[in-house]
Amino acid sequence: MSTDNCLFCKILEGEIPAELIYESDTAVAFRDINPQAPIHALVIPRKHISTINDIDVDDEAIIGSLYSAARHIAAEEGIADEGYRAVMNCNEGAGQSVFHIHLHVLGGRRLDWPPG
Ligand code: DGP
Repeated sequence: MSTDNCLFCKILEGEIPAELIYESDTAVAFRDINPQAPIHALVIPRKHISTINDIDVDDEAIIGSLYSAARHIAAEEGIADEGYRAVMNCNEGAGQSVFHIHLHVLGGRRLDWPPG
């Protein structure tokens, strides 16, 4: 999918509203519209990358910054010590529905393993 048709690129551009909770040079986070836990944030890179399969070796710093964002959000939201999950789905078989990579940051309740 091109960036023109990408929902999360539109959020980055401010064309679609979202509750932003974190911003850096490389990453932005906002609350999920359909939360699966009391805390459910999505961390996305400013660069459009469709899936994990499309991550280039040059993107490694960007991907690292998504986890720095997750750590920051967990601390801010008070879930760092009790535990949280930072997970990225890849392609439809794993539940990916928006094709701009995003780290789900989930917490505030018990999270079982394995996921469904
Ligand atoms: P995934 O299924 O892993 O691709 O996750 C996509 C997530 O994006 C899903 O949890 C719902 C969320 N989402 C979809 N549309 C919007 C939107 O317009 N705004 C926000 N904040 N989240 C959205």
